[in-house]
This record gives sequence, structure tokens and C-alpha cells, in this order.
Amino acid sequence: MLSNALILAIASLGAAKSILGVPPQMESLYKPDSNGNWHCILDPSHVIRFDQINDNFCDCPDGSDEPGTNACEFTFESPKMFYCANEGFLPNFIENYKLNDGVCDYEICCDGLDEYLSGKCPDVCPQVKRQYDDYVRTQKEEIAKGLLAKKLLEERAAELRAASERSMSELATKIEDIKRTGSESALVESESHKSDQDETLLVIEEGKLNELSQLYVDKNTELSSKLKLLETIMLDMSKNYNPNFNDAAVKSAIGSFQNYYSNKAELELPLPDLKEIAAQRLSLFSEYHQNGFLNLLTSNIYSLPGMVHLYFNQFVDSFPQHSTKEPTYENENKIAKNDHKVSEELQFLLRDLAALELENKKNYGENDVLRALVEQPYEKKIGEYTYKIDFMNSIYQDRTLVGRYTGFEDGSMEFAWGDRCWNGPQRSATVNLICAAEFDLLSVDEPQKCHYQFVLTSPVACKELSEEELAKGFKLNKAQLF
Ligand code: MAN
Repeated sequence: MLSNALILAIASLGAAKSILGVPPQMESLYKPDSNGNWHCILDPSHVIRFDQINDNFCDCPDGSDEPGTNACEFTFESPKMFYCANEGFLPNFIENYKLNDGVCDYEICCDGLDEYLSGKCPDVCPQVKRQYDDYVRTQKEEIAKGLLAKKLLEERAAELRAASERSMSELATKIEDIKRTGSESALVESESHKSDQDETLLVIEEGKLNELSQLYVDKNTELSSKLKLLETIMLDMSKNYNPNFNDAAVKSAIGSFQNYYSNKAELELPLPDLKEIAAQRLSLFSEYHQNGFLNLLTSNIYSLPGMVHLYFNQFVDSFPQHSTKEPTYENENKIAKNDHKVSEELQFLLRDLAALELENKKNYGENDVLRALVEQPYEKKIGEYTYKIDFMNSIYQDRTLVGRYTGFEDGSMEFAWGDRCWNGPQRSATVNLICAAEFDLLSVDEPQKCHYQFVLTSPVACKELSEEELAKGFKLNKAQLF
């Protein structure tokens, strides 16, 4: 409790100038009436003596009689903020419960008024102002440089957008042309090949293809069972190894295995019915250059068991492109083949157009600025990992996918659907962008398991700031005060 004498001294000090804790715009509410009394602000029927203001005893139900003490901390509407004038610097408000707690809260009250009872906090407003002015000056310089860099990015983004729109309209024209003339040109093409009598026609028999498919299915089964065995061994090891032995090689191997194992489900595609695919394809390509076919079969791209089905599809898809000799067809077959070619090209063009449309639908932020970043992936090693940010696309932590770009909001880029964590969620990340002329990854934190917070400086985040907005970013360096 404050001594009465002290409280009176403070109150009279307040009466002479202003009431302690009250901002200038509210001073008119703290005047005595003609009888030397005062009315609580929210409930004027409550009348107290004027000298009861700031006597460290809460009289008013709204707590308005104690703006300069913490006596009304439990009243619902008490003025919980105390005004520091901070002469020569910026005025501010501090929570009443921080008053006279023995701590100089110079970040808020550089005049030291929050410790008015002990007076132990001398006024440091001139020093704080110097720091603040330095901060504002360097910030303004950095923002100006950043805005120049941002302008260049925006210009590049505009070029990229224009190029993309040109490609889209070219594709659209081609698509229209093909749709209009596709069958006609197929017919013309088939006529021009009619006289190619000397080309060899090579036929792949369905039985042969079935046989080879079976071979790959059997190989896949055999390799899958070997893989299962290895997985069992590694799983056992990752559960039972002694983490207290600091063996970097073991830890790294187990880390990689856990990463692989957690994402196994996403990696494994169901094995398609190869015979069925073969039959379908055979009906389309009943004749084909046998050597080309065999070359493809014997190439070593099929060595990974889990990928057999994937590559087999690619291989079958590659039939038309890999043909070295154009076979001779009967007119009818030729028309069918060319129709197929036309429709295949149309598919490619439509797919390219759809991909471009999708790219253009991405949120590239104001003035499309993020579009320019597509060309400038960023990489930095922080701690034990190298992070690669492929803007608008993905983030990798070494070889682990942290996430794919999902959107841009409030100055942050969001990434999700990364590799799954061991016993955890799929990885995801938020990249907070802060203004600077250069890109620099300042920090990567993992506040929740496998959700990452990146802090990246970039011109993208630069914008003109008002004095008030600048002030919000100021951090006082207390160590430099004395
Ligand atoms: C790896 C890294 C870490 C992550 C753990 C989760 O070690 O991706 O960031 O926390 O996996 O198991």
C-alpha cells in the first residue's frame, strides 16, 4: 500500500499539472465540480472527493478513479492502460499492472514514469529517440532499395505474363486449326505415303507381348519380395537401434529410411494389368517396327521394381515417337493412324494449354510480382539442412519435400502436401517474407512437428510505410542505452 502522504503528494502533483496516467485527450474528464468533488466517468451518480483520484483505493465501479495506480485491476472496465508522455519522443501506454514493479519498461515508457514511486528509471527518451531515428533512416533506405528491386521484378513479371498469354493464344489457334483441318490433312498425308512400297512392315504378335508382360510381372513380384525383406530388416533396425551411440552414418541411414517408409504409401502406385494395356495398345498399333520395340525393352530403365508399371506405360506410350521407319499401311489403316496422330497432337496441345491456364490462375500477388520468382530458385544451408525454395512450386529440405506451393496471403507464401514425417503429418511450411533489397533466408523453425516457419527477406515484401507502421517494427536495444 502507498503511504497516504506519498499519494497526496502524487495527487497534488497531478492536480497541478495533469492527472497521473491520463492522456491529454481525457484530461477534461478529470476536473473537480464546484464542491471539489468528482463523478466517476461511466456512472456519474457515484461521487467521490477529487483528492480520492489516484489514492490507490478503487472507489468507482468502472475503476476510472485510479488511472495512475493498479488499485482497480479487478474492475471490469478499469482503465488498464497508463499514459507515458515520453517528452521528446512518442507518447505511449503501458498496462497498469506493470507500474512500479521494479522493471524499467523503456520500450514503452522511455521517460521512466512507469516506476514513478521509486524514481529508479531515469528519462532515456533522447537516447531512445536517437536509436529510433537511426532505425527509421536505415529502414527507409532499405525500403527504397527494395522498392527499386521490386519494380524490376514486376517488370520481369509483366514480360513473363505477356509471353505466357502469347503462348496461350498460339496454342488456342493451333487447336482450332487442328480441329478444323485435322481429318482433311490426315487423308492428304495418307495419300502421300501410299507409294512407299519398299518400307518393311514389322508386326508384333500379341502372344509375344503377353509373354514379355508376364516376364516383367514375375520380375516385379520377385523384387517386391526382396524389397519387403530389406524393409523388415531396416524397420527392425530403426526401432531397436541405440540412439545414444552418436554414429552419424547410422542416424543418417535410419533418417533416410524413415523418410522413405513414411512416404511409401504415396510412392506406391497400383500395378496395372499389363496384359490388358498391351491388348489395348495392340488394337491401336497392330504393326510396329520390331527392332525399335526390342531396343526399348532391353534398355535399362526398367531396373527399379516399383517403377516397372510406370515405365512400361511410358514405353508403350512411346510407340509412335520412337518409330524410325514409317510403315506402309493400307489406306484405311493409314487414315485411322493419322486420325489417331491428330487427336494425339490435339491432346498434347490441350494439355499444354490447360497447364498454362493453371499456371496463370496461381496467386502471384499484387502486380503479379511473384511470377518473376519462378525464374530464381533460392538455396541456403541452415543448420544441418540445405533448403531449396523453388518459388511458386516447392520447397526441399535436402531431398525431403517440405511442401508444394498452395497460396500467398498477408505477405506469406504457403506450402503443403510435402513428404510425410515419421509417425507424423505430411510436411508443410509458411514462408514469411520481410522487406529487403536482397533475398536472404534468415531462419527456419519447426514450431510444430513438420510444420516449418521460414523467414525470408525479399524485395517482394517491400512497400511504402507510414511513420506509424515503421514505428511498430522498432525494437529498442536496451544494452546500448547507457
Ligand atoms: C527429418 C527432418 C526434420 C523432421 C524430422 C521428423 O529429420 O525433416 O525437420 O522434424 O525428419 O521425423
